[in-house]
Amino acid sequence: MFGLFAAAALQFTPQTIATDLKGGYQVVAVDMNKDGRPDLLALASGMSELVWYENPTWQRHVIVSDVKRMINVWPMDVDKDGVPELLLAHAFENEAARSVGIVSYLHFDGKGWTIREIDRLTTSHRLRSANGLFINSPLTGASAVAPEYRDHTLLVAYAPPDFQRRQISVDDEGVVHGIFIHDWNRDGLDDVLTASFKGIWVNLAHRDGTWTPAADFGGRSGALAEERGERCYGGPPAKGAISGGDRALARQPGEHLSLPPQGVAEAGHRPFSDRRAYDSCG
Ligand SMILES: [Ca+2]
Ligand SMILES: [Ca+2]
Repeated sequence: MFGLFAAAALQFTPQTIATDLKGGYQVVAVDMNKDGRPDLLALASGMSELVWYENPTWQRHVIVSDVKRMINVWPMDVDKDGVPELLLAHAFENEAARSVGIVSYLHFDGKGWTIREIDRLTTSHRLRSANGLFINSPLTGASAVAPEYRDHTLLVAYAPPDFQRRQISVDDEGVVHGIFIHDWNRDGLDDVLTASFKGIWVNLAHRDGTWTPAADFGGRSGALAEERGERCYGGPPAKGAISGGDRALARQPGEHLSLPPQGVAEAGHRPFSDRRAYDSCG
């Protein structure tokens, strides 16, 4: 009852922060100026500027101004000075043959931002961080062609300070559209889950910096879900669902490329079937 009352009393007031973004693709809430207030990092693929908006006035700040076809950015405070460093994927195209896939590291030196290219990996697409590493999940393999995009798709990491590319997995196939960081096996390390044409995979992190793909959890997971009769929305068993003990993930039947963070169900929470599918774009 308390929850219902609190929800009824809560009111939201819309505020316009920006009206000039072209091809808006991703927004990340992160404190960019270590004042304790979360700011908004905004990426728009149709613009050559990467910007952030300062809470609470939403003053606009330009980080870099000459990048093309940006697709993802991710903050991580590598040097622990309170201001996040950023990894940026740009020169992106859906077609591997046309996608340069530049990955750049952005650092604020107290006065301005510097940008340094650290990798070129075709269709670099989803950037995140896990265990102090930046994670890059390209959209497809280098030789993938529509509509089936047949090829193995890399999942890689970059460790400071040299940011040399490290391979996590090359087991995924087709388009990889969703990535989610979660400590799947509760060992205190961030694991990397991906959603692709092949299903939903868990890549387990180890303390020595190596990774194990999803084999421990049944490998390709669709069959596993169908065996257990797990359902989303009361429909047929979810394709691309994965279960591990008291937790489960699924993507909605009839849709592909969806990965539901909410679907990481803890025992005793709402029934699995109540959880809504979620496409982790952005
Ligand atoms: Ca702030
Ligand atoms: Ca920093």
